[in-house]
Amino acid sequence: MAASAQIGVTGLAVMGRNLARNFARNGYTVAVHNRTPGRTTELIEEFGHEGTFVPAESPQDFVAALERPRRLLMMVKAGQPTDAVIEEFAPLLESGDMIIDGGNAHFADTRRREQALRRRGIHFVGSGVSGGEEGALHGPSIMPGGSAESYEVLGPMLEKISAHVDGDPCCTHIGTDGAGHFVKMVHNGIEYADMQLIAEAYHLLRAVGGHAPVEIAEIFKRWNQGRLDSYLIEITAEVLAHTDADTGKPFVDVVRDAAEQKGTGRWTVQTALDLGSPVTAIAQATFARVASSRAELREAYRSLPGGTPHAMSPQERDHFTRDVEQALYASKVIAYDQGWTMIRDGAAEYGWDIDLGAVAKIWRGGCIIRAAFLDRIRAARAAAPDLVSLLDEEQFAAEVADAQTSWRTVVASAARQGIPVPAFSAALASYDTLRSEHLPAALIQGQRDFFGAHTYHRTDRPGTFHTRWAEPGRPEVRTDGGAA
Ligand code: NBP
Repeated sequence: MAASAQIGVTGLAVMGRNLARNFARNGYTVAVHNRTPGRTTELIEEFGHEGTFVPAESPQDFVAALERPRRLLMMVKAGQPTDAVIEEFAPLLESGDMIIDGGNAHFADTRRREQALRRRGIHFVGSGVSGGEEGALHGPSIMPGGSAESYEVLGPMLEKISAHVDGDPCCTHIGTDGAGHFVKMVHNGIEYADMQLIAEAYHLLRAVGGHAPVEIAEIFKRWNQGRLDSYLIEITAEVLAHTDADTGKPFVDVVRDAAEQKGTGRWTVQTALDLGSPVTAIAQATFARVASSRAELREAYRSLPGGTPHAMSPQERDHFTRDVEQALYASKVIAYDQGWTMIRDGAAEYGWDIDLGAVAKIWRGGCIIRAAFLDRIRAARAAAPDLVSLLDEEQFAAEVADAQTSWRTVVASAARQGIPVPAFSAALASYDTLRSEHLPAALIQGQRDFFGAHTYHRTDRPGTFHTRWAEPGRPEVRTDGGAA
């Protein structure tokens, strides 16, 4: 077989098939392969006319069809299948060739695989791909890791098939080894937080504001014209306006209220704990999904006493709707900021040089959290590359300051009326933690020193100290060898 394909895609389920079509539609010759050959045949039969495909049944034929340096994109189930496919293809490749993993791999696995393949002379590019099957076909947001050298050869192709916003591709080299999959993981964590915040806003408008789902759909449509303009708000309005054909009830009333997950939110929270990154809104969003799914527990405690309902006047409802918009926006600023802080922490830990502004830029299109808001984050980070938090930027800071009363009113109303708003509450608590001059952590240090002699630092002089709590007079000693 003559080597004519600029890229090869193995794994032709929804994502791989659509990415292969996207490459072909953009003028590339694409070799296609799948473990079960039926999927390859189907692709050629249904979509062969869209471009130039080279179907291959065997791994050997597939590899032989690729121009050198070979670019082999795998879109298979993450985990063990990824290792199996690497082991199948790596022996067939030569030095300088590339394996690109576009699946949802854990970044630690990507780091391990990259290291192992580098020793064999093969570039391994763990690449986050966001946007689902539609994104894969029409232009996803792509987050490639791996070596800078591999990006030189591969980058232009990935940029071409990615989504574009204002003429810019939603694809950039994120950093070496697992950086791409790390950033994709955090993207998904932010996605969890954003979805939970939107869901809590809906819950508040319904349970406290007394609006029907179809009215809330209109409110979200209106919000989508303003600063909350985003794909997630747009689809929320669509879902809320949908009526179940069987029962005539609102669709949201016939769906079981047990949220599922594929695990990337959980990875974000687990990794954040290892890094010491307080991604509290993301964590609450992840736990909220888990808690919603514990049907037996929820059933058992349904009759516990709760808050006090309050029927709102039409005027109060309008006011409350405006408050919820403010609270949602301010919480969103905090949740996104937590994601960026985690990326910075990850970069420091793993030695990645990640351009935080470029991350905002490539999330403006193609991916699930695409939003006008991200263009503002991009602009803020472009103007001040060392920006630590969005709260350091004048306009974001002013907006969050303006939201104060509403934000607190909404969280307080929810608590009074017994409506759980874990992500709103976590975001507000995170904000208050940042701005508090004094936190009760001093007391915790005292407790730790009392039961475990864990020592503490004083506010008035340097050194490490321990109080001998059991001795009369509780004398304090300096434990770091310095003068007491
Ligand atoms: P799936 O995650 O459902 O994987 C199915 C593919 O993996 C098929 O091509 C299957 O081949 C292949 N495969 C498996 Br399973 N085990 C294999 C093995 N041992 N050797 C070779 N091939 C094997 O497909 P998907 O939903 O298209 O997702 C592909 C990747 O993209 C996943 O990592 C996913 O997490 C990620 N992703 C998905 C989305 C999305 O919206 N679905 C978005 C972003 C990223 P077969 O046909 O022979 O069974």
